[in-house]
Amino acid sequence: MIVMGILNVTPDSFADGGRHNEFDAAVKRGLEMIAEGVDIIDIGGESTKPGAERVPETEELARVIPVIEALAKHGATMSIDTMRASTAKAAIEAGAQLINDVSGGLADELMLATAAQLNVPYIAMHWRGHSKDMNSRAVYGDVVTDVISELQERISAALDAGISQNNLIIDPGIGFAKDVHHNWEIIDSIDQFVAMGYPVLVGASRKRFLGGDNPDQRENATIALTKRLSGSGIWGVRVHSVKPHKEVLNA
Ligand code: PMM
Repeated sequence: MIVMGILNVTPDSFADGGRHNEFDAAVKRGLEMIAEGVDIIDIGGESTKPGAERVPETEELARVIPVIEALAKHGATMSIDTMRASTAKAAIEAGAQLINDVSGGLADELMLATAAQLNVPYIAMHWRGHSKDMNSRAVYGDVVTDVISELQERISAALDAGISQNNLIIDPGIGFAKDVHHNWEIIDSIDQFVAMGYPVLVGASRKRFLGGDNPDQRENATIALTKRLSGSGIWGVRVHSVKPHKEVLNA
């Protein structure tokens, strides 16, 4: 199972608290993750925490592109965490190898065609709308059935746009338009997502449903969850701290 390390180059990311918003700090953290054995570094310049406002494209690019260029020189494998086709394209050209789109192609009508044209792995996450008001969208009949069918629609759209089957990775979108119980139901039924036939990525790291008053208090639960998911057949986990996850997976 792969470990994707989160590198949020944002001043307002809920778990990093702006600690890595400076270029130097971001590159340093990226190099640390490489030393810790990270498989993919996921670089994002726009926070998607509940309630977050959008970041303009120029600002997003200014945050992520220099960091991608710097880490590419050190041989890093990187994904670009963006909802914008233009940012995805610039990031791939700067040295990133995968696109991680939390909107699954819904936020930017050019995204799927761009990913198809770039011919790189594309992570399609389950998403119901922008962070500003996503909590009001946490309404499901059966959350597992509904998320699977909405993901299925995104898979069809991606294939229709020309993304190759081999380049598609899916993600149930833990914490995105989902309440505590929805998140746990998805985790309890993760085998149903694996059965969809695509690699599955799970991003639960330090998210609110794990309890605790702040993100740092959710670290142990995150590591325990990685261990629990390790036998499930998922492709990877997206996490803040690389080393303990590598250790627990090798234990
Ligand atoms: N979560 C966040 C951002 N990007 N990408 C994927 N594929 N899956 C996720 O669950 C996901 C993501 C929000 O968390 P962060 O602010 O800690 O990065």
